[in-house]
Amino acid sequence: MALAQAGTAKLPLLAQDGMAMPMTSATATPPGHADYTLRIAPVTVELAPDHILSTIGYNGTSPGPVLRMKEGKPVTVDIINDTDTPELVHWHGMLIPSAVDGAEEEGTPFVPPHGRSRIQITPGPAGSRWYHTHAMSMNDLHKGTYTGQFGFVYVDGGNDPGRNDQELFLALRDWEPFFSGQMVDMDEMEDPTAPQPERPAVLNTAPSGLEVNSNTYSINDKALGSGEPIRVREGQRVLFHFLNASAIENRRIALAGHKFQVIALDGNPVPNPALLETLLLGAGERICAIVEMNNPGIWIMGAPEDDIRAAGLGVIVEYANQHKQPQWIKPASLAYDLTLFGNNSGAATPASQNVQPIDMIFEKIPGGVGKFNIFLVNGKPYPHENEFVLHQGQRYRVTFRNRTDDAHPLHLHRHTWEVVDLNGKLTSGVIKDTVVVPFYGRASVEFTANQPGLTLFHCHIQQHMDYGFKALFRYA
Ligand SMILES: [Cu+2]
Repeated sequence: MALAQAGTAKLPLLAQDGMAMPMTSATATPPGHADYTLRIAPVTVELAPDHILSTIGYNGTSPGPVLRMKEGKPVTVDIINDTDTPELVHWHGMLIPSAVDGAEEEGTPFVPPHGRSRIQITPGPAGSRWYHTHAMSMNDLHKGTYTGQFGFVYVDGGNDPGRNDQELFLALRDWEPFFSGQMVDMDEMEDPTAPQPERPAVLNTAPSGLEVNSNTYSINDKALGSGEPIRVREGQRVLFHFLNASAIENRRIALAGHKFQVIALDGNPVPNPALLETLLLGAGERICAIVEMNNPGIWIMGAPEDDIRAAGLGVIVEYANQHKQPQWIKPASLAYDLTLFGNNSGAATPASQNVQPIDMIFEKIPGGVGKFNIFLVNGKPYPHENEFVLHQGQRYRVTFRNRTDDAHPLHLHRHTWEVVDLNGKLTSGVIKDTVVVPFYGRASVEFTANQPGLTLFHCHIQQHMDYGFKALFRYA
């Protein structure tokens, strides 16, 4: 994967301070160079020598280049759309205006087919962010986040994210999606003993509709065993930036013989960098973790499920001067509890003064054989006109009530939130932009309304979002 960033020319000819609306045009090229250019166009991805696929990517690759930006330093980005489809580039995790955030619902203009757009953004907050298309897919599995339109943005805040000898950006991905009557997800791994505070007394037993599935996986653009190994030396501290860039599934990852010290969630440093064997990333989530390379050998890092790993989700980690076969060891524990990374794990969050509650209930209307499921928020379809109205400066506690049989990675654009309650476990100090609400589970987050403008909330599973799992927040 190309780690080089796009152009770094400092020519803000059009970058007047405060410029909010992007310049979108079918043909005209704006004068001067942008700091970064993203060209949306068909690409081929060689997962393995005998497995090459065609998709849409950025700058000739998928994932696109890792873009490194400085926190608070405005940059211009030219987005060039060499496809026949109107496109949007969303900057996931950034606190930027609706006009450039990259969501149609918020009023960001599309980059027209064979057109271009120049935007200015002020990157922030510091940490691991990412960019991806926000086009809808509906029933077309060659559109939206099913394509290869994704990449990391790392926003440098000037603070070393932990001393390290090597830094790697690894995106977990699935490819060649197809519709299936089988629920995919992590059902096999979900803990049946987990609390289910939102489980309805009477379940809707109507047959579920089609879900999206995959049998093809990679880390970045390579299936396990096909790319170069990650080469390490004993004693090194390696910083892994993980991203789950899947459009369809939450994923777990483990490194045989090693533990991850989690230092940041969704790019934001955590109060308590706990050690874990297995990480769980909801679609759209990021985890930054340090691994002490203290167990020489040749190891496999990958999905703990044998079938998913065998289908490509993994990479080999090779210590110098080792000549064994790559080894996999099933992790002793799949447990992942993000409240571990908070303050006073298990202790009550001091109740904020004057925090306003927002309740969100999520339900699935089963689609039945051959059709799609539909999702409702508070019993209603999108867009919930004037239901979620924020007052600037106000702090809100949003309670997510997941009355569906599936875990959903929920994301709020243009804001970050603090996780305060996950299925009854209280925590504080865990700042994220996405949170996985377990099946029949409940989570609460708090955020301060400090980013005026339309703000999209949605499940990060593309099909769920397309079929109703979204809401538009507005400011009074
Ligand atoms: Cu969902």
